[in-house]
Amino acid sequence: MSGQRHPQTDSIYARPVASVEPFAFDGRVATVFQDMIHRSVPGYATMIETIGRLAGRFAQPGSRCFDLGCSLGAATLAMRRHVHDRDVRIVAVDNSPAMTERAAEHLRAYRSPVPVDLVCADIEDVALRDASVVVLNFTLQFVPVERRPVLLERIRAGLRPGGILVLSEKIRFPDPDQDALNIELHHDFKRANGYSELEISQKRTALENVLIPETLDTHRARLREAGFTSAEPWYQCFNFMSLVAFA
Ligand code: GEK
Repeated sequence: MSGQRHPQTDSIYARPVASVEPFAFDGRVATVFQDMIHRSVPGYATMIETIGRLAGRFAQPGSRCFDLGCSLGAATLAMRRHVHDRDVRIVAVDNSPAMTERAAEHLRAYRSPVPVDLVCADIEDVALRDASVVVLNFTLQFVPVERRPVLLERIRAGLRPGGILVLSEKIRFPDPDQDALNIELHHDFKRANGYSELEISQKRTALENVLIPETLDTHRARLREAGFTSAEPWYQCFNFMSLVAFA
């Protein structure tokens, strides 16, 4: 199939099911992903646009930009718009064939002189070198916690001096009352975007043990351990944040 398909409305969890299966990035999710992520992640469009601008500032001539867990390629497309004036290659990686198949259509739909290598693979297996910008936009949260340090160390080792990692994550808060409040505020955001109580609760069940959020302090400590010199959030809304870490 050629060209870009129209985004479809996410109604995956609209009907009650006897037992909710663990969330997976399969064909059903890929089909509605654009709608799902915009209605579920506060500030998603701002984060995508800002990733493009950050790439515009930090992408070094002759280097690579990595979009790890690229889904349909939104961050790749944003970076591609901002780095067209230099000799940069973008490497977009996702281990879901349904996602990379659709990402290929999205990338083909726009012309650009910037080459993109779209790779269907596990981000833990991808060679990371000569990088100036690495993006983990809501992907690390799906990597088993015990394997996160090694991945971040590999990213740090693959970054040139002056390079950055953009890390966006759903987070939790050490204070249980703050945590509960921010979860509720996020659910209000989803309600306002047309999700029913049933959809919110079945999605939450599906993501349990699949998406493991950590505190901002845990992320910062791990980034320091991995050798990043500083890491500061540039965005936060409820339990969603995005930070920039300097190599
Ligand atoms: C965006 N960044 O639109 N290796 C490769 N891909 C993975 C792995 C892994 N180990 N684990 C998960 N994924 C995107 C949004 S979505 C976030 C990212 C969300 C992929 C998975 O297949 C999915 O496409 C993506 O990471 C996470 O800016 O849905 O909350």
